Amino acid sequence: MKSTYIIAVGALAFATTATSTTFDSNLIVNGSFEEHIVSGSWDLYEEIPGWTLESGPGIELQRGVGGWDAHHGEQWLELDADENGPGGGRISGEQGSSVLSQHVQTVMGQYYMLTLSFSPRPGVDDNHLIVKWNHEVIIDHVDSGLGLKNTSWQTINILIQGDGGLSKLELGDMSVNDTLGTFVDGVSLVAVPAPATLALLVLPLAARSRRRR
Ligand SMILES: [Ca+2]
Ligand SMILES: [Ca+2]
Ligand SMILES: [Ca+2]
Repeated sequence: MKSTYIIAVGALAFATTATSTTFDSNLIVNGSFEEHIVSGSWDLYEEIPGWTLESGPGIELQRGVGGWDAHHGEQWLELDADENGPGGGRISGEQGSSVLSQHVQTVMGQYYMLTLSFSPRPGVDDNHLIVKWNHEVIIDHVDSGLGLKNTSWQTINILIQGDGGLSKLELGDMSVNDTLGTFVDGVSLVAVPAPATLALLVLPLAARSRRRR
């Protein structure tokens, strides 16, 4: 069955509501990437609570890299990760683009708001986030971090209708595969009422999420 997606980027009345109620009712485990706790400013993991590495060299969590701010808590994810971890240095042709997944049980016909925050990496032009729900691309978002001195978090909301099965959420990087780019934080999935009025609050369409290029 085809699911329903409604996408909105930016500040919305509903986004504020969703975020403020999120962390009790959030169906996503470790959506803020606060576990594992990073001992330095960043580290590379084979697995972290809630998330599975689908492809790429590892799961890179950052904590205060560059003096930059998380969207929520202290840590965030860089989807173009690193091949050899802290202390490994830079190797020629090093690649980091990774894909993470998490499975979530949904209720048939129930609506859910998927919310996540994306930031380009400051100083890096090429940042490209791909989010899939049950293997279908629901977010394809590009932005440049050139000129940024800090993270610039953009909240993206998508309305999803449950199919009663175990659904798969995937977060992936499609930037140039060079260990830099595509930050994500604050991933939540929260059951919401049927969108009779909600649809009026949410901007239609996927095309709007592609801000550049
Ligand atoms: Ca966080
Ligand atoms: Ca490296
Ligand atoms: Ca990159």
